[in-house]
Amino acid sequence: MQERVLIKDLAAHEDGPVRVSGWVEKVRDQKFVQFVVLRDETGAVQLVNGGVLREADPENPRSDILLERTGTITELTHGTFITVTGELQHNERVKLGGVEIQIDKIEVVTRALPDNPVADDSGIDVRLDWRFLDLRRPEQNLVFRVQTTFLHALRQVWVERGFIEIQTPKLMASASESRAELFEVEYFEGKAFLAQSPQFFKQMAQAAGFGGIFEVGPAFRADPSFTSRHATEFTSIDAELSWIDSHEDVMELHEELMVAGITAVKEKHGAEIEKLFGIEIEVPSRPFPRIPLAEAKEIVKERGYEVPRADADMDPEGERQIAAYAKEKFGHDFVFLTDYAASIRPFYHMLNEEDPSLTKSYDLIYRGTEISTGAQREHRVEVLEEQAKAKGMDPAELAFYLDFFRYGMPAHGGFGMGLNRVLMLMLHQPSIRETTYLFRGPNRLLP
Ligand code: AMO
Repeated sequence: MQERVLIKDLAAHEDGPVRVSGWVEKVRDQKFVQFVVLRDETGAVQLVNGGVLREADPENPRSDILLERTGTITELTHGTFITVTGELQHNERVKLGGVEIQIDKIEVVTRALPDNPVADDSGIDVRLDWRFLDLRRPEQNLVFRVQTTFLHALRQVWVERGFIEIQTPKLMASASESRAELFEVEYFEGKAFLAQSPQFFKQMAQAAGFGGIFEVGPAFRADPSFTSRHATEFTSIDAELSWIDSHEDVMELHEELMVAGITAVKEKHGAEIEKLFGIEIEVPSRPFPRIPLAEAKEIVKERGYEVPRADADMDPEGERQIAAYAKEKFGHDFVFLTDYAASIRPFYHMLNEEDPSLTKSYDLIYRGTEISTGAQREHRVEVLEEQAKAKGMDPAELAFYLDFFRYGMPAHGGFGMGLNRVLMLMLHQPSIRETTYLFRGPNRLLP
């Protein structure tokens, strides 16, 4: 059998016999001619049946073939998967890619039910119920090609820098962030917790002498909120590296990764993103602006918005305001908020030597939403233990983690970043539901 040609390659293919496979997007069944728009994972093409025959014609030796082909096309339902062989013809007048295929043979692989559960104006919940159909839309397909390119570019940076990729367990004996938002699962006679972050295990890699490491994997949060940026399961991009002087080194790595990732997306998909989403991907310049949190709150206040609690993290409106400021003042989509108060950071963040009420940490804001948290970690076990106690934690429960530090540990730091949020913001999407392959939330476990 002839080799299958991907639709994106048809334009460069010479006229003549071709075979294509995909699903039916549209059928126009006219009296004397039938058109089928066929889509595959790379694009769409128009198929034409010029030999329409509605009734048997004894004069025509090909009557049976033409009759059957016409009937097959008439019965095609939206979404049916077909394989077609025919004659490729370049034709400038065809709007869809400047080519069309005159159908010779059409084979129905699997027929789709005639009803279409997802309409063009279906809401996000219906679309998620039928996510496999929703994902057939070119915009959705593009999101995941962008994701592939973005992650590949990040991996390239890590690999060039000699980082090791790790996979840490998602079943844990204790909480990895805070006790809140923790999923508990039955585990034989006892119980286990789903990892909220690879935090402890990526730090373990520092004790193991791995130097730089990274992980792209699932993270779980029993977060009951229904916002556009929270999921109960999301993909976390994590990195951790040894021998840093401060969180500044982590921020530099972070910037390098973002620039590499966004550059690759722009180069590979920029034109398509512009066409399908109507936006231009902006590659950020380095360095990204850095603003200490306390100063950021003052700036936001001057703009007329007061973050509700003085001792708290930025709230979403505060994040939007400081992002608007960074855009106006520096023309930048990103802003690092630094020097978070120790009172609102986890016990493992290193305190600022000059002002121990502050941590050597940061959040990265992208187009008004937090995408990441990073920090230098406390690597001196006595200090770490004290900090854990000060947060009301039981060192006995953290014994396995504290042991990582008792046999030698370099200075180190790292960050965790939500992949789905990054994609949502990069592609100007209203929710991470659009940029998560299968979204998980408080009331969504299917499909
Ligand atoms: P943090 O808890 O801030 O830090 O999480 C890091 C990033 O993960 C993403 N994220 C989420 N995405 C979707 N739904 C959620 N419920 C959700 N929760 C978090 C966000 C967030 O910025 N261990 C530290 C990181 C570190 O210091 O290395 C941590 O987990 O984009």
